[in-house]
Amino acid sequence: MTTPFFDVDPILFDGPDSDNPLAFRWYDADRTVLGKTMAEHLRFGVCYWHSFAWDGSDIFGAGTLDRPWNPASRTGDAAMDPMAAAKLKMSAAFEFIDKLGAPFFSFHDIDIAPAGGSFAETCRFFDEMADEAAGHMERTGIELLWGTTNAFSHPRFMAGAATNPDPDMFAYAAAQVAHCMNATHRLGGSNYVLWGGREGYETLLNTDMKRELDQLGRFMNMVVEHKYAIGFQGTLLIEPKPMEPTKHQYDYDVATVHSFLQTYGLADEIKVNIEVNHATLSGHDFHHEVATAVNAGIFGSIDANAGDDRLGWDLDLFPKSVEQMTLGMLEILRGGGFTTGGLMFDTKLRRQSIARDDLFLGHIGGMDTMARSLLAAASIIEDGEIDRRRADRYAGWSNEQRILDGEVTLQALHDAVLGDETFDPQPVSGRQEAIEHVVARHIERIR
Ligand code: XLS
Ligand code: NI
Ligand code: NI
Repeated sequence: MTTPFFDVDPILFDGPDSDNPLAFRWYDADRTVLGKTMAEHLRFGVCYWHSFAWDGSDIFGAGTLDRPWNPASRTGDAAMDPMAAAKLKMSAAFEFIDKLGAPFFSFHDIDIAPAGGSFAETCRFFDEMADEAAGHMERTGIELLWGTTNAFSHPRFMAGAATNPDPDMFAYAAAQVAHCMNATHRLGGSNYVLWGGREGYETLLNTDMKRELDQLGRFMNMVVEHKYAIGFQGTLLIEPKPMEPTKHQYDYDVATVHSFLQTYGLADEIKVNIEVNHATLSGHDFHHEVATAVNAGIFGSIDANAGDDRLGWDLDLFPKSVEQMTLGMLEILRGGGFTTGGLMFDTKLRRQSIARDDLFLGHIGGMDTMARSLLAAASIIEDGEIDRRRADRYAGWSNEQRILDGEVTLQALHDAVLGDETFDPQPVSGRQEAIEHVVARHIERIR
């Protein structure tokens, strides 16, 4: 065993009245809600990249965080052997996730192992670290929610990975994805995520959009073929994002991804990983994106974070708004909840949060927000008033199903309306404010 990195005891549930910042007030893993435990509903995961690989740097300044394994951070040790650093980072990561009590983690290939001098050497480092992860998983019981490939940070991918004008870059990305999928399979991952980091464009003047989308379509079909070739049982997920890093990203939002999947014959094979902050960047509410995915049959998993109303980029804040997340959890529950997916904290500390326990405080707050939102959403469903009101709005259709079944023409409706002089349908109130009050009451009253 290595020396602990965090001077924090395991985080326990202490109830809503607790003042202990290092305890859960709402997340009570074994509490039963709508027939499942909170842990089974929420399936929390901790991300490796922001929490352990990121050093706190931003575009204006250097790494501020206390990450001794990262040479670019405030406490970084440049002399440390890169594999020794990767192992130290991994032991700190598993210590953190274990003490937090989150059942899952997720990683990009480049988060867990250093780059080698060639692709072959990078793969050797990565495989050794994947084995190291297997040991930690065995020891702690923590599971892999998803693996993913970083095919966006290296300069070779500046013009895209699958959508790159150069087929050699496509091949490089394919090799990286195949290798990382194999490791995800070996580690029993529940999902494999593809976020199209640089799959987009800056200007159409140098971009053949149709060709690039065809390349992406072929790439995703290769990913599906590989899944079956290796026998991976998890779900493949695309993570929509409208912009950043490119001006226009091809996986703009859930509806755009659904149309892409249909165009390339992938709608039964790939689902979506919806990130809250990406939803808001695309001009949608988070719950809109969940409902769109549920309707299309492609709901998979969630990156649980939040943006800021006045800043138009992907801030990856820890979620704090119980109202926003209640509306999201309501759509998740209506859709039947998670199967292989879960709530991944694709969240990062603020650059000034440099105390070691800040990482706990961020995650505890996020988990409590989501747990409280689950309770409020479950309370709304159990009470039934909102669903009843919604059903009532459409009650008139129960006698008019033949219209939707295609038995009535446009001309027939015209003739029927023309022929009935008393026909004068009256509008009724949508009752939005009343329903919003119902939501507020549920949030106020849950315990
Ligand atoms: C970036 C994405 C990224 C994915 C994984 O905005 O959210 O973190 O979740 O590559
Ligand atoms: Ni993001
Ligand atoms: Ni994400």
